[in-house]
Amino acid sequence: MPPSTSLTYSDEPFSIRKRRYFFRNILDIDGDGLVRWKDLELLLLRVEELARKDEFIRSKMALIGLWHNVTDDEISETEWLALWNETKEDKDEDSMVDHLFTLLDPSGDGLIDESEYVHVLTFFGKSKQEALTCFDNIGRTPLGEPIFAIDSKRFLSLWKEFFYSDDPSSYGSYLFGLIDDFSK
Ligand SMILES: [Ca+2]
Ligand SMILES: [Ca+2]
Repeated sequence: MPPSTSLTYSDEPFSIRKRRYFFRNILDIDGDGLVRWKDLELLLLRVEELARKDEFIRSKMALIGLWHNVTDDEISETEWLALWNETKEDKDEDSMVDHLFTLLDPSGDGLIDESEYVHVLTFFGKSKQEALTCFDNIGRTPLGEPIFAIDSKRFLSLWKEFFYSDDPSSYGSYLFGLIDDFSK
């Protein structure tokens, strides 16, 4: 059997595996193994193309503040995983998720629709097809009925499922792409 780095992860709880995935595929945009403010700026630049200006700047400033609460410098993957053990679910997290939602909803109608979602996910190197598959899963009520767009309340519950649930079949697992694609 060939050695595989994925074996290292298979024994981990699914929630921790997703946190690693998020670090590698979403946060560390330039792929140097560390998350710096520079990485997040790259994302903001991308979203800025579409965003409504006032709300975008407000959310950007709030995220800069939250970033400096966490670190003055950079975050390694190990530090990132440890961070989750320290903070658990708290107000800072809810507030950050709220600002992220604003950034992902450039039209400002309070809903993330399929095209807004696909636009952002493809920025992280995901194919349009993968993004559409994921939206097909996250674009649902908790009971599984399809919805055409996601409001901030639903987004927060998908976020919590992504970071805290160990159930691979939960809709939130699809929030940032297909987790099996753990290549990066
Ligand atoms: Ca980086
Ligand atoms: Ca929208």
